[in-house]
Amino acid sequence: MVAKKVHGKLSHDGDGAVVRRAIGRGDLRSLDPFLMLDEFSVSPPAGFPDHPHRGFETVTYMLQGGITHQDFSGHKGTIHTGDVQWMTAGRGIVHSEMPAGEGVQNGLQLWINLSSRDKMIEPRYQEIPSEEIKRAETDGVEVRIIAGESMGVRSPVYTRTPTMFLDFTLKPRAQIHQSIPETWNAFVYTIEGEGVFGTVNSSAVSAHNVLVLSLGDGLSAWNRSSKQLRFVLIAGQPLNEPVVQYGPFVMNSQAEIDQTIEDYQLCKNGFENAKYWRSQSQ
Ligand code: FJE
Ligand code: FE
Repeated sequence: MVAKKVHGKLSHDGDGAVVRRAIGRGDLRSLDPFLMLDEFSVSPPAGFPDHPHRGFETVTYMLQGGITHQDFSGHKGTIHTGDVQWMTAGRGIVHSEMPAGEGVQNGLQLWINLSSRDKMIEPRYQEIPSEEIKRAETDGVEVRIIAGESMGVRSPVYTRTPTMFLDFTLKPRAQIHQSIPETWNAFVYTIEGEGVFGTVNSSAVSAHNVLVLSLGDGLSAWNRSSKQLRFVLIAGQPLNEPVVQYGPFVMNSQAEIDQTIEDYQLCKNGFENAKYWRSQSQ
């Protein structure tokens, strides 16, 4: 069942970037363990210049185009259409995320909270090029398995906070049912086309909407339109911990946030490399 529908509201973030923020604002502040979902569209010179993260993971999934990332430890690369970067910020990363080419570069960025015992772990990257993302297909349905399992196929991505991230494409008249662990929070974000979600007689939902699912149901979806339907299904085990967020820092208490701001300003406890590092312009 669909418990709530939220339209991704257009706003500006980073440096001239346009984002549709569907989770992380207004009446959907967060959906434990998820802190934010943005559909971003950036074209040069806009982007997300040098900024820090601590206490959570960012997952960037490219829909169209490329994003070049550089971090303060020398980690660098470009992800293109269909590629995923799963970044565990842990105790600290400072990086830039900028469009890799001319024109609009479009994708999703999801922020997943880390449990108190994982917030200060060493940063880590998992990068999966599009051709290595596992997929499964049946009866007009294709699923790309970014995290978790669907149709008996499992992703190799290690999710510290247990997470399912599936990208479904349904041809006209196709339908699916996907089970979801009963206690996990789950939502759909519609990317393209029109779909019916939850119950077969509910009204069709167009692109750029978040549908929060009620607990324990799994997801049923139907494409009753004449065009293809594409959406992501994202689910995660709630942490049930206090969340104190200050922009790109997410901890369990105000004291830990104060400590984080000090660590960042004084370049210590994981932010050592921030002292002399600046990203290079492309
Ligand atoms: C950030 C402002 C920001 N959504 N989607 C403040 F812009 C950001 C930030 C992003 C971001 C980056 C990409 Cl590639 C895609 C995004 C926000 O980098 F983290 C804070 N705190
Ligand atoms: Fe970032």
